Amino acid sequence: MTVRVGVVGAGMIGQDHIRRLTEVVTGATVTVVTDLDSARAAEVAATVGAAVLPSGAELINSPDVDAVLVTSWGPTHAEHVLNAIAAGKPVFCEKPLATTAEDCLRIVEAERAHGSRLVQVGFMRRFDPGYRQMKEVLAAGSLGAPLMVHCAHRNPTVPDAYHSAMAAQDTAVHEIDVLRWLLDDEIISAQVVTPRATSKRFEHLKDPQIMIFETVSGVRIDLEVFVNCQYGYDIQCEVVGEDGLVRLPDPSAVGIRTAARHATAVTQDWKVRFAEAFDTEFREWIASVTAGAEPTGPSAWDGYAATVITDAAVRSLETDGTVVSADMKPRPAFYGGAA
Ligand code: ISE
Repeated sequence: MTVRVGVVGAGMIGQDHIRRLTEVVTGATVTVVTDLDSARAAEVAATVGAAVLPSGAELINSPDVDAVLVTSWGPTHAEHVLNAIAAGKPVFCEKPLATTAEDCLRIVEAERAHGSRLVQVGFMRRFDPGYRQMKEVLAAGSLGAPLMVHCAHRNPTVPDAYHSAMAAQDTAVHEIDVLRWLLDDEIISAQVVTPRATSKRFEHLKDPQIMIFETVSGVRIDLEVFVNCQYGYDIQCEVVGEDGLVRLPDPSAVGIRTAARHATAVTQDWKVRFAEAFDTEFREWIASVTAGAEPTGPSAWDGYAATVITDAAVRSLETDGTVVSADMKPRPAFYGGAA
């Protein structure tokens, strides 16, 4: 069986995923594309021989679409995901699941009413080989209980549309998701403090930011978000336990020795750094759809939790670093495990 995917949103990440679905993943084809910019939809659809429909609702209900990929503008995600659930079709939604916790909860409720999981959220780090190895080490238990996590999330630069709240909503959200999963623990509070600001930023932006999270079991996570670090796209993560630590490996790169120096390149682009993770994420999603099984990746509940926690971080930033609790509804049994 070939899964016929309809894509809502043909921007940069939509185009990258369309290429992935048609050139990298086997067992999938893109049959329909829609975008608010109809010329762009037509152009992108033509590259893969897909049809164009004028709206997300028509695409989702098309008989030529078995599964839906939502890569449109964040504030439109909730509507498309809810429509996909109403149509009973599997839906992969890029982050965020929705821009408000209330909308995330509406999705959670709709999915529960449907009775089985249909939604997967695009937190790709859970599919990165380095994070997966860390998860295995932590689950094996040889490091003892995790106590602290030290992380850095650095981007070389960001466009001027990027504003201070996006450090949590768009950037730290990846650590928030992957650490809930790695530790199998829930985050209960967030605090954001700002050191001296880099001069290499747009005036409106607080950069860097230091975020501190606490989990139910008392693990403390410190995360440096520095989105104008200039030198590269650099993701660091170290979990310290009672008997040792485990560290995320840097992506492999050749070592070059010349002129009295030893150097390895630092990736510059998150799409390159996590290319393998994105490929695996889509392979596994298509495999679950093909099997008629529930998706195994991040759930609608994970999308809700991430939004509640990023909201707490933004509130902390806006209140000069107060500790803000992440007040979540109780996790429904429908979504299994602790985090
Ligand atoms: C972007 O949206 C991403 O998802 C990247 O992984 C992240 O590093 C970047 O800061 C975000 O803007």
